[in-house]
Amino acid sequence: MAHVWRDVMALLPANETDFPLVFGEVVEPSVLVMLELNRKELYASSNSFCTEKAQVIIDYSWEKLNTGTWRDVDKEWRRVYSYGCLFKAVGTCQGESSRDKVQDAIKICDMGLLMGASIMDNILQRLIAFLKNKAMIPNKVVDIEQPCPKKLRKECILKPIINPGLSVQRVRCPALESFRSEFLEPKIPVILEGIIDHWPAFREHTWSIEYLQAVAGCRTVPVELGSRYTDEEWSQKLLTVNEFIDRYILGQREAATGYLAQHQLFDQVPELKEDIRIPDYCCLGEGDEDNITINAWFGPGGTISPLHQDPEENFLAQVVGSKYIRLYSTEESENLYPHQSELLYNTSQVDVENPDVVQFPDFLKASYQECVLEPGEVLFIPRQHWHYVRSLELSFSVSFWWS
Ligand SMILES: O=C(O)CCC(=O)C(=O)O
Repeated sequence: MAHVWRDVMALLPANETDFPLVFGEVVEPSVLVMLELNRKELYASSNSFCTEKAQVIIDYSWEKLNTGTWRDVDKEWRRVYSYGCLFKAVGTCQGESSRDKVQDAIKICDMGLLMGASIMDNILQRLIAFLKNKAMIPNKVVDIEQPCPKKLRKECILKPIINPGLSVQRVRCPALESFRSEFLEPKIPVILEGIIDHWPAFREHTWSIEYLQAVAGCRTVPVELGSRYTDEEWSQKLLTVNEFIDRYILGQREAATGYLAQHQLFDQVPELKEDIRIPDYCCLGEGDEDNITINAWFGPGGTISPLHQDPEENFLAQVVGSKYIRLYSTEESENLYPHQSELLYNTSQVDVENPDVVQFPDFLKASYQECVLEPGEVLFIPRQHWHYVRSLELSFSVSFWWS
C-alpha cells in the first residue's frame, strides 16, 4: 500500500503557525507545552514524528475524562484528548502504510470522536473519511439475502400473536394537527405507517449487513454485551462494526448477546445519517433539530431492552427486521416495580415476558398495549411511557427522542 503520510499532512494546516492550540485555563501549562512539542515535531522533520508524546497527552487527559461524573468533565479536557488522538493517528500513518496501520489510525480517531470534543473543523472525521476512501480499507462482503447457512445464526421467527383488544392502533400519514390532537397531547401511542418509505435506507441504500460493513465496518463503536442492561454480567466493549457483526450477528459466539445501541453512531458515520430523515412530526416539539437525539439499535434476534421509560417523546422507526413491543402508561408505574437505585429508577425490575408473580404480584394488574413493529413502521412512544422491546430477528431501528 502506498505512503499516505503526505496526503494526511495535507489535511492539516499548511504550517505550525496556522495550527491552533488554544485552551482554557483549566489545562495546565505543562500540558500545553507537551501539545506544542507534538505540533513542532509534526512540522519539523517529515516522516519522523514520534507517537510517544501523543500517547502521554492521551493518557493524561484520559485520567481527567475518567475522574468524577462525565457531565462534570471540563470540555477543554475532551479537546485535549482529541488533539492527543489527532497527533497519534497522524503519526501512525508514517512510513509504508499497511492495512493494519490504517485501521489503527481510524480506531484512534474514533476514540477521539467518541470521548473527545470537536477540534479543527472536525479534523478527526475528515481524517477518517480520507483513510477509509483513499487508503481503501477492504470491506468484507456478506450478502444478507444469500447468507452462508453455516455461518449466519439460524433465526427462528416466532411472532407473538397480538391480542386485538390490546394492540396499538395504526394510522397512515396523519396530518400534523390530527397527530397533535389525537396522539401527542393525550399521550396515546400509535404506529405511523407510510411516513418513512422515502428514506434512502429503504431505497438507494437498502440497509443490510453488507451495506453496514461497507460504510461502517472499520469504525470502532461501543457495544453492549449481555442479554439486558439490568443483568449483573452486562458490560460495554469497544469493537469495530465488522467485529460486532462477526461475533454477535453471524453467530460465532452463540451464547452471548451483543447490541449496538448508541446515540453517536449517526454522528460518527455520516453516510448512515444521510439514509434517514427526521420525521416531520418532530416540528410539533419546542426544541430545534439540534436538540433531537437520534439513536441506533442494531442487533441479532432476541435482543431485549427491559421495561423502562425515557424523559422525551420518541419515534421508534423500524428499518430492518421486526420487534415485539409492550407499552404501559405512567399511571401503571406502581404496578411495574421500578428499581430503587438512582441509576435504574426509570427501569422496571419485572421480566415482562416471564414475570415473577410472587415477587411482583401487582404486575399482572397493569394494563398494557402491544404490537409487532415491522419494517417501514414508526411507533410513537409518548414521553415517560414505559416500553419493553424484544427483537424477533436481526433488527435495525432508529429512534428519535424529541421534546
Ligand atoms: O429498540 C430497542 O431495543 C429500545 C428502543 C428504546 O428503548 C428507545 O428508543 O427508547
